[in-house]
Amino acid sequence: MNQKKILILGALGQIGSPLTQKLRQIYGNELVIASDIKHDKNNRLTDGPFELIDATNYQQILNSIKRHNVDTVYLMAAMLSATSEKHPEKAWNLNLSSLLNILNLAKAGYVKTIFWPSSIAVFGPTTPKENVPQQTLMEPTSVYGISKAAGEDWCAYYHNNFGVDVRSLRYPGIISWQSLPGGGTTDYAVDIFHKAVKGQPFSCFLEARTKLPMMYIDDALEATIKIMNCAPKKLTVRTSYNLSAISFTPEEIFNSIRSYYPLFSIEYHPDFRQSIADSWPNSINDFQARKDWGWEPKFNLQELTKAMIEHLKL
Ligand code: AKB
Repeated sequence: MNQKKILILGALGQIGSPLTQKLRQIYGNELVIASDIKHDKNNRLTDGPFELIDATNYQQILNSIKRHNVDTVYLMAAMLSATSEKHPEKAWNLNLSSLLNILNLAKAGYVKTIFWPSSIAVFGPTTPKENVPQQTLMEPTSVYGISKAAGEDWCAYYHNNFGVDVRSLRYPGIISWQSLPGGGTTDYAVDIFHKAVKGQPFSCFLEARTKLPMMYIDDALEATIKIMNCAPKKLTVRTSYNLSAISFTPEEIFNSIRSYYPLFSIEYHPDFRQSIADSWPNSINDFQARKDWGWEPKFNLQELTKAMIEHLKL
């Protein structure tokens, strides 16, 4: 009865939804509380408890933590890069006040361990383009990147000053079939699969040769669970770990999909998201994550393409 539970904030999001399912497989449905600011209209997470929680509302989170005896929180609620450019203050407020809520709850002793996702968006035009090291120049130019870079510093601050056990990964673009992304610059690499399996042409909002770091959802979930299960003393990075799997361009993913759908076609119509993508690196060096907690990705572009098409065709 007294078992400690996990709370996921933003459980209906692109990563929150498969993460909830994965954690429920591992720890049992009843021990993983899903929550989001909106109702689970499509009944995606009905196999366990679900609550309406606004991640910017400290009291709502605290009530849920007390009600369910929660000791671990995954804060997956965020506004992504493209939407953040349209609503800068809203993005700052959601991305930072939700994080400060959780950090303060941990500082006050209500939460033991926190997972908070950062992003490759913390990097900017002055960061090296290739093989970005863990520690490097970080001068993000997007609103989202600024919020994530500040969030990383808050994580390290709460860890260093108050002993808060907060763990974080700099996710690249995540490719998933379970739920659609919303408002990101890497979203094209998910949308392209939906168009291909429906037999429709694809209009890409990035240029053909824009190379970005990407990762299949299974690898992202594996990394998240691995870092959360790691002994705290092994974690040498308390801002956020670089995390890498593959890098590809729209042209390369299109060609990979075309080996399944030879008639699939693409047109390139770059929009405001092109300059966000241009400010991000092409590839990431994740040596520290490999060294500290044994990170190793499994999916390359061919395997990711096969997995996405198999799942979406069902
Ligand atoms: C986005 O495109 O905004 C996100 C990210 C790279 O963090 N997918």
